[in-house]
Amino acid sequence: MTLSRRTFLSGVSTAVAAGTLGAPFVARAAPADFTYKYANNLPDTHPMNIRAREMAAAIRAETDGRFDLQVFPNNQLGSDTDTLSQLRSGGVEFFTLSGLILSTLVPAAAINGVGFAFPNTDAVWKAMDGALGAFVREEIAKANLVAMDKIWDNGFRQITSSTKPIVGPEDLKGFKIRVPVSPLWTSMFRAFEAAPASINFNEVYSSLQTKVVEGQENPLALISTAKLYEVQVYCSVTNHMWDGFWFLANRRAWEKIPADMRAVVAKHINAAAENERADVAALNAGVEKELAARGLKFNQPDPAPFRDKLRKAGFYSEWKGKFGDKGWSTLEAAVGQLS
Ligand code: X2X
Repeated sequence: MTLSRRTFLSGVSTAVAAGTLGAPFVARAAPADFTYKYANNLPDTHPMNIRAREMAAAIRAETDGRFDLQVFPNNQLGSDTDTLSQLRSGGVEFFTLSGLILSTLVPAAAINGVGFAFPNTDAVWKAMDGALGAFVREEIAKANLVAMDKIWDNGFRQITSSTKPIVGPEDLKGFKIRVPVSPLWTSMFRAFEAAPASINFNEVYSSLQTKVVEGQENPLALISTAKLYEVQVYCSVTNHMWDGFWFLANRRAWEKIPADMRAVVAKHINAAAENERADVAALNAGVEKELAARGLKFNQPDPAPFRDKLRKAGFYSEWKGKFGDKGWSTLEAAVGQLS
């Protein structure tokens, strides 16, 4: 049966006018035309999920209930690696994923994670809302996924540890650090002569708690909302890379949505991304005091020796080769010369 909402509503008013409307009929909302799943790896309390729920409500309202976006936080549907497969097969319609993890499928998507590339968040948005982001989205499209225009913020990443503060690059020598599942992350921490272990985020807390690894690296907003401070002692504010989440759709599922409704969905997703960026910036700027009060010991290392170490290890020239001339020159046009 394809009863459109308009038909349904006019049916309701006719029934009301005739005084024949039964109570169960009033209480039951019409089923949505589209019920899509959106999965992510972040805690329920992170701005990503707060804004996502708000966005789902706005989409429901503007589509008159025809589009029902269900939010699944916290890797409820599986690890990032699993969820990426589900997104590709259509088991999940939407997924936010770090470009660096997506790079296992779309190599160019790791480009924003090059060590110490961005000086600040303004430079990030200029690049990611500009030519660099457009370049990456084109590459994502070739893999049959759709990336919404606005990338969501994770933030500049900081290193935490249960054993020692990271003051200079020499402290990373032999350091057992969890990194997300991504060649760029592994390569960068190998260049520091650390011992990186690739572990999905849903296992990070327990791997720190059981000391499978000594440390990990993530933005303060996430160290706070994922309560990593409970199982870590030190936090070294290295700002060693900027990381963001592409809001991805399965192409078939996306194209099934009628064009006018698709525009409404995209509008609310991109608006939520902008709000989430502002929330994360505020959280990253303000949460250090709260984390310090919870016992995390902070230090602010000089980034220069870390960069020198990467340069000497050949990290920049290696990744320049991997990303290729087009990608690298687009990155350097945004942030200046890197190698
Ligand atoms: O896995 C991580 O560390 C996280 C949550 O920051 C990413 O998604 C890259």
